[in-house]
Amino acid sequence: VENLLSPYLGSDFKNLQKQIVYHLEHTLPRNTKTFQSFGTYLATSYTIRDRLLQLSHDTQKYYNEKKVKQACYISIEYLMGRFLRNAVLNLNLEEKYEQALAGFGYALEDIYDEEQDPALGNGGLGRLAACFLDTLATHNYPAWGYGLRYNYGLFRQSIGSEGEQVEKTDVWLQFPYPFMVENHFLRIPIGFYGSIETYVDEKTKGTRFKWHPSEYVIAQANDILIPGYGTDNTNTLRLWSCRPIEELDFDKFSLGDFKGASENRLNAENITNVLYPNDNEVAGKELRFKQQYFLVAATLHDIIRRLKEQKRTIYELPDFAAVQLNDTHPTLAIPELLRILLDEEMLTWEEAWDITQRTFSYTNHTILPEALERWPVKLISHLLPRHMQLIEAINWKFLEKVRKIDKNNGELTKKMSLIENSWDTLVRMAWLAIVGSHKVNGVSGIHTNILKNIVFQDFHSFYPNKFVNVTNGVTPRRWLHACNPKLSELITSTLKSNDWIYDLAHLSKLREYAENEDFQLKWAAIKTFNKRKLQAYVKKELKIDIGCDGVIYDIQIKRIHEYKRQLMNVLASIHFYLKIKKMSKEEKTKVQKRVSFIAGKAAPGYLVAKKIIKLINRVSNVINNDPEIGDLFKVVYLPNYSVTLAELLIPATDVSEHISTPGCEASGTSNMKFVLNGGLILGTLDGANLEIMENSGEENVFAFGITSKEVPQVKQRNIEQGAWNLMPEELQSILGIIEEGKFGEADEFRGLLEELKGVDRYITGHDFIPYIKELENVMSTYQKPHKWWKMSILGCAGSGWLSSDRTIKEYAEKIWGIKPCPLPKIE
Ligand code: 26V
Repeated sequence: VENLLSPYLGSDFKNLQKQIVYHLEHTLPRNTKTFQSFGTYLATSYTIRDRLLQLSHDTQKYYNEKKVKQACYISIEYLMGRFLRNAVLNLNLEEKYEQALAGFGYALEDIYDEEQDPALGNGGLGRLAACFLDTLATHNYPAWGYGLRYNYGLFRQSIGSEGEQVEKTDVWLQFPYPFMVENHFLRIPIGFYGSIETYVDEKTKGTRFKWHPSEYVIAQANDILIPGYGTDNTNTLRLWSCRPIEELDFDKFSLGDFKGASENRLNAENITNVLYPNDNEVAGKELRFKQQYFLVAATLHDIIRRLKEQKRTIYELPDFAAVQLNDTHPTLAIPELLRILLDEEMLTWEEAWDITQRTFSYTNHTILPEALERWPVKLISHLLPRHMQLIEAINWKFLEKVRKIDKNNGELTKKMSLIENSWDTLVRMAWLAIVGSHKVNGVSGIHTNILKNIVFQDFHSFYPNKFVNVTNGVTPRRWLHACNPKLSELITSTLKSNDWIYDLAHLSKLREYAENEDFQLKWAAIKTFNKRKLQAYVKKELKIDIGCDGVIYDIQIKRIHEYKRQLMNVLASIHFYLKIKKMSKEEKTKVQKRVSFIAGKAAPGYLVAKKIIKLINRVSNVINNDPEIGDLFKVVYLPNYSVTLAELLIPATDVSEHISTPGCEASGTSNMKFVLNGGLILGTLDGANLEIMENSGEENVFAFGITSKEVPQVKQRNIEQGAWNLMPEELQSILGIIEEGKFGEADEFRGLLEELKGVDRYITGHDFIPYIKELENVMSTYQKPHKWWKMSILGCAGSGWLSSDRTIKEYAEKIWGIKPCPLPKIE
């Protein structure tokens, strides 16, 4: 870095100071007299941006010279988290920046806190994309991320006086975001609506089609540069924002129609205005569909433009780029590429289809039926007539082959058709993504098996080599090295090397320290240090006093969803609350103290999830203010869960809960982050929990409940006999207490409880007792520190495999066919 950047950007701390002052005075503009924290943060960030711009320029130049194949990750969400600390650490400039800022009277740590957390995603899927970008850069893979630059990210959550979720717009671009560079030279027209022209090709005498959109908008590139850890390679995340073709209709303006004059601009800006806050449920809105097309049309245009810049032909596209579809949201890329190849590049169908299939691959992230996208044919035909025609052609050709093996008079053909006739005629986006890709992957072992054997069973039989598993992973840079500096230091000093930061398998060497008393003490002391930080945060933000020493911090943080069973968690809290209340003074002295933390947002339209939040807050209010309970037990709901909050919570956790109904959680990724930070897992036999058990040892995970294979029987029994009749008495009486109005009006939670008493789709009643027993096991184990810390250390030692570096290596080898391309070191 040093040589590459000199003479402009020396990284001596005096140089850094000059650069910061330069930006303060020329970019902001401010001066050294009007320094404040926010300005300092901006100026500091601009100095980082300068470096990254230069590095990214060199990176692209090198990739282009080498003509290496690259991965293009298309995702409608990226949950990046704050940028500055990550960049400073990756560039190995922390000490220098600390020194530079100290000279101005600022602590770097406080400056980090000035940054907004760009929340351009909902949850697991978006955060996974962000971990992948970090790994791709760190391991020198030629790769691009493509996404949308929403004006407003995921809503900010607060809790109202009744305990309810309150949503506020996330205005994250009020001030410039210094890490995002508007690329003014890259503006791409994107069409919508219109008609299809049919004509005869003079040369081949074949029929050709041409789409004439009736409306256009402009896709404008905004680049976020992604530094790798300890490397010069710097990749790009390109986020598109939507601009109007014409800013202002001057004729309308002149006639005094001021509203009408801006209509065009507002309509266009709408497309990338807001991130849809749903996760795991389809909203079916036209604007959402427009977002999806806008993303893929701009992205493919850009990829093909870059291919041609290398003077290569369209036939080389599959050797130039491997395009990964992050869930079905970017599936329109398939008909869009086909359209370009057929209508603009004039290829034959066979050529075009071959290139398309070789270019794309698709990752599935959920099997919940309500999250599988299906779009009305009517909507697609209106918005994208040519694409609808192509989807029909793909389907026709595909079903021709299916019919040949369909022995059951059309049953299979109907099931596999990309177009479904139910309440409406709908395009099944997952089917389209499978047919148009050469590889389809699930995100954990169990999830991929469910895809192969249940959800996409027919497709798996039809394409036996298409389905592969790539278990998720997380970046150890953000999720250990940056968020838990003390643990990072301990690991580095113990292993006498920091190689683990980019090769996490080295953590296995910690195994030999698992029972070492001295090491255990150091390990535990770091946990306490991190817990104190959280304790202070809870005091400051929520005015709640919680203990720390000898208190278990038990955490469940994730989107609020019925299948994730936060409801079961809060019902168990009521159970323990009632239990403590019945205890004698003597018995109370033996209680293991615990704080149960819950955080997570509910989709604004998901009323059941919002009710769960309300119940948690009501329960928390009663328990925390009951003098008979005191500091024995607390329930804390932390509002506005975010990547930044996760960075505080995860290092401070003793035990985290991953208690989804088996078969429902595709993978889960926070489970991996906790293990990495020495937290233990209380979980069901679901998603990546299973693989964590395999790698860290079953005996180091608090697992309970049945396997996913057993779930259908339990559900069936619920339906036949009624869940209430099968529910343990213990839980029945808890429901009774809620109904009596102990936690608010009696009617308030009726709907929630009716579901539990009726069908209980997520088998809470069935799992309640095993869950509570396992929680008790957690608490009694905590009273045996030697055993607890041994489990904690072994968990971490076995987590090498959970790195997104391992995940990306698998994608690169099994799916993309790309190789690392490190920039040469300049001597
Ligand atoms: C689906 C939908 C449906 C349409 C509306 C918006 C929307 C947004 C996202 C999704 C995809 C599923 C949501 C998701 O984040 N899945 C999670 O992916 C993680 C990464 O693979 C995985 O660890 C979680 O288990 C899975 O729930």
